[in-house]
Amino acid sequence: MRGKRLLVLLTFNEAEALPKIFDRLPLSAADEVLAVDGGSKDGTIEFLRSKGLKVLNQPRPGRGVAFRLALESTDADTICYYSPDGNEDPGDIPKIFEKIEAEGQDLVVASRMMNGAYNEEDVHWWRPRKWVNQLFTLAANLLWNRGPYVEDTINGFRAVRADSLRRCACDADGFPIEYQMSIRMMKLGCVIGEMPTHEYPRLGGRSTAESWPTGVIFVKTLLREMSMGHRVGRNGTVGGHG
Ligand SMILES: Nc1nc2c(ncn2[C@@H]2O[C@H](COP(=O)(O)OP(=O)(O)O)[C@@H](O)[C@H]2O)c(=O)[nH]1
Ligand SMILES: [Mg+2]
Repeated sequence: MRGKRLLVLLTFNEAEALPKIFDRLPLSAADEVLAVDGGSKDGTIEFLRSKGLKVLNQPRPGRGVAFRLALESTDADTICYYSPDGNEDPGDIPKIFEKIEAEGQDLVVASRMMNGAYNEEDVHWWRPRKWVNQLFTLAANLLWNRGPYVEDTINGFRAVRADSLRRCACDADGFPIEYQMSIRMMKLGCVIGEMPTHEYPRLGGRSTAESWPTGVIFVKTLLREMSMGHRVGRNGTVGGHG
């Protein structure tokens, strides 16, 4: 018997992209579907409610805040985090649930970097965003990973066991939440898997992850995790490989 599945849709002013992808979301692949919204003012919340979805309003913006709110509000066994802006292939939602349940990892990332995957920049020879992502990923693997190399530690499209995520005690508020989660899973000796995914262009609206500010908070996140060594929090659990 499989456990309870929660699908979380993460939105912040997605009124343009969301209606273009909504009908392609395989909502029935999950037992519970929740939208977590970062404070949209463009009709996103109204659209989601008109489709019968439960929407949780964040107390303040930030993807990290959204990840935690979903985790705190559910009793599901596995959670899939999905961003309905067009970047992520909705067809992979059932696949990622099936994989984590069948193979028993703590975390499965829909990877834009591994063999068989496709990254938005792969059509160009100049791939700054991909290369910077790969550098952060290299650092995490070198410092903490004792399992097989994880190729994409940053992508937001991922399925996770709720219990394992609670043990990570992630406290990043913004875009580095997934990177911090991957690092802390590594620190705890959790099993991380990946499946190849195809990254598509946004279907409208704008990304709020501007390169420079986002890069700076990623560096700060990395340095802070380094300063904690194998701990997952200042007073937190010591990882299995200390
Ligand atoms: N719930 C929630 N979602 C957010 C927040 N900020 C961004 N998102 C969503 O996260 C997804 C990715 O954000 P985006 O700006 O496209 O970043 P990018 O994909 O890295 O360029 C989109 O679906 C956004 O609507 C937030 O503060 N709260
Ligand atoms: Mg996006």
